[in-house]
Amino acid sequence: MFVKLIQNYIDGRFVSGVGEFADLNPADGTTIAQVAEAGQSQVHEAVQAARRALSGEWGRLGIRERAARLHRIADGIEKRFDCFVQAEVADTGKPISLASKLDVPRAAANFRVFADLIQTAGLESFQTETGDGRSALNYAMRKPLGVVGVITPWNLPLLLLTWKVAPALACGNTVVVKPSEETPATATLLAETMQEAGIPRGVYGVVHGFGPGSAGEFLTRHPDVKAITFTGESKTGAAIMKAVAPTVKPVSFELGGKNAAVVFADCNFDETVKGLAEAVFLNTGQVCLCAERVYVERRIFATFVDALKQKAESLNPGWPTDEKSNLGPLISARHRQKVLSYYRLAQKEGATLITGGDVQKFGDHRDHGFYVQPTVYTGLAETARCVQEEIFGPVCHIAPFDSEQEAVAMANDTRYGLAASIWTSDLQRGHRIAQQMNVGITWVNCWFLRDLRTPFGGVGLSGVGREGGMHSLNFYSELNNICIRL
Ligand code: NAD
Ligand code: 6OD
Repeated sequence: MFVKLIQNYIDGRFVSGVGEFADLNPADGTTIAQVAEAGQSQVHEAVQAARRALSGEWGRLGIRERAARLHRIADGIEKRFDCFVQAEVADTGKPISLASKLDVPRAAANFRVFADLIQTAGLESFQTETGDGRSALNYAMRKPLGVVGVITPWNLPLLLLTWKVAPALACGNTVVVKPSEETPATATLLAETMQEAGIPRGVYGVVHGFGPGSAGEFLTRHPDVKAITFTGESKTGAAIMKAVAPTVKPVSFELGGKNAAVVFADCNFDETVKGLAEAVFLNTGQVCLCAERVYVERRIFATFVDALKQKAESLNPGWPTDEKSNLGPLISARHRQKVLSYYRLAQKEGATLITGGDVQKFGDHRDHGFYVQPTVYTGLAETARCVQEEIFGPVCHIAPFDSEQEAVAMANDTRYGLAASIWTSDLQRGHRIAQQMNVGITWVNCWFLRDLRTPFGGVGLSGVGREGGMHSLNFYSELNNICIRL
């Protein structure tokens, strides 16, 4: 049987690698493609092509023309919308409704937002007077960093890749991307879109492979890669930080989370349950922003637990291509092992199982896929590993609280600090609690509602730096301050 080969994209050409690995469909475990693994010399070639592109046509383009090309990439994504959706659904197992509403539209939006922003982004200038009668004008100039290495995870593959590629290109850089080995398809598909949009060779390169001893590590260690932008696990972030140290590169890290949701008795109950069912189970809980710790004011605790149980049990786990399915499999057998090990650990740590806790069975080919049941626990101590460690599955622990002070203390009792959500009808309380959250993003009465111009990132184990809007433009630029004696 012919299985298609997902290729690397180096210097404007689609090329095979030094080896191949299988790309599996998480819904039934079948092989959907082979992936060309880039060797060290190919990563080097991709970086050298990206370097050359900096001084070619791309480097000479003005901001307006660069922005126009970014809009053309967005047009290309929209033109091939169905191809991108199908590729993302096959690679990730996410429901087609989610890929169509979130992943692919956001990929196009990422290019449009940064195309517009780079054209209007201002820079600082200061008129300076020294005490000795001299005066000067200071102004900052934005320059590209050079070749940027982009390393991304499997949960929102195209969304997260374009979230980094779009601002990097808007600032005039060139990029070499290393998508997750679990979800290689859309990065290569994007290369086709880049060609059609007239992006010169070398500006966007794709190298497939793994992390340590493979394309990921080759990219991070390459001396001509001037910055690394990474989204993934906190411990991978730590390994990358070590790898880039000898070549002293700036890094931007969006890492793991163990996010809290705080629910007050005065919340709009139905809206909150609906919002939290999304915050816990969307993308099978495989969103870094998902809530795995839910704190509920004691007065409504029992009713809330019951309502979230009903929501979990009314989800429709199914074939990803079925429009009615709203819960897909986990990404891989290995990840399912990890999630199931936490399900078992929760029992050992003394949890009360409210619903789920096991593999999801169907009695058809999906039993060869990587499905688990959506799961809700109560009764764990705040120190339990299941309450402290990121699981990254469709699971949450719900605990009661009696006062605002206690809720804030519990929510902040973590080494992570990515996102939090507060659910209350008291707006003053919403502000008050939100301002005490030790995280990078706090939502009040909503979750994952994004304005792409806002700062995005985490504290503690959740990341280093901020991307989004001007924060992205500043990360992907070198600023040169020019001081003119007047
Ligand atoms: P991962 O860290 O295992 O892998 C991410 C990428 O890094 C992959 O492309 C992988 O091949 C590469 N990689 C792994 N080791 C490497 C190394 N030593 N050097 C260079 N590259 C290396 O993460 P994952 O399992 O793909 O994704 C899930 C994790 O990502 C979760 O922890 C989740 O919270 C996190 N995440 C965070 C955000 C955020 O915005 N904060 C967003 C999405 C996912
Ligand atoms: O919406 C975004 O820009 C973003 N970075 C989302 C991250 C989701 C994590 O899984």
